[in-house]
Amino acid sequence: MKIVYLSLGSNLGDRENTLREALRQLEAPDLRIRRVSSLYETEPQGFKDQPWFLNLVVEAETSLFPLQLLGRIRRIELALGRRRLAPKGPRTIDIDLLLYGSFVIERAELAVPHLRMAERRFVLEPLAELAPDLRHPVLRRTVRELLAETLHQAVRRVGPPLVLPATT
Ligand code: PH2
Ligand code: MG
Ligand code: MG
Repeated sequence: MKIVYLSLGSNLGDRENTLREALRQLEAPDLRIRRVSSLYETEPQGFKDQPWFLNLVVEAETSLFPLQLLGRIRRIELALGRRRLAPKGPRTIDIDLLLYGSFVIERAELAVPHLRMAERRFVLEPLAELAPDLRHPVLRRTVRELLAETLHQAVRRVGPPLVLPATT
C-alpha cells in the first residue's frame, strides 16, 4: 500500500458538485480516501484569462501501481465530462497525481512528483493543511517551506472539506 496525494481542480460548471462527484468516483476498494483538505478558491495560474478555480487535495491509500492509478484518474475525468480543449485552459475537472509515496518517476506518460507542484500555491496550500512536514522527494524541502515562496498567488479558503458519503 502506498500513500498518494492528488490535486483536484475545477473552473467550469458547478465546480463544487463536480469535485464532490470526483471524490465519490475516486473512492474504491483499491483506493481509499483517507483525508480531504478544505475547499479553496484560487487565481488561475499559467493561462490567466479564465475563471477562478476551486481546488482541493486528497490523501489516499492505494494498492494501484502508478500507471494504473493514472488510468483510473483519466477514466474519472472523462466520466465527468472533461474535454481536452486548450492546454492549461478551463476544465470541468482536472485530477493530478502529485506524490506517490516517495517515488520519483520520469516517464513520457507520467512524472511524479508532479512537475509544477512546488510552484503552485493552489496545490501547496491545501497540501500543507494535510501534510505540512511532508518532504518533496526531489527538492528535499517540506511543503511548508515551498508554500512560503508562493504566497503572492491568490488563494482563499472558501469552505470545509467536502464530506464523502459513508462507505461500508
Ligand atoms: N490548473 C492548471 C493551470 N492553472 N490554476 C489554478 N488556480 N488551479 C488549477 O487547478 C490550475 C490552474 C492546469 O491543470
Ligand atoms: Mg493540472
Ligand atoms: Mg491534469
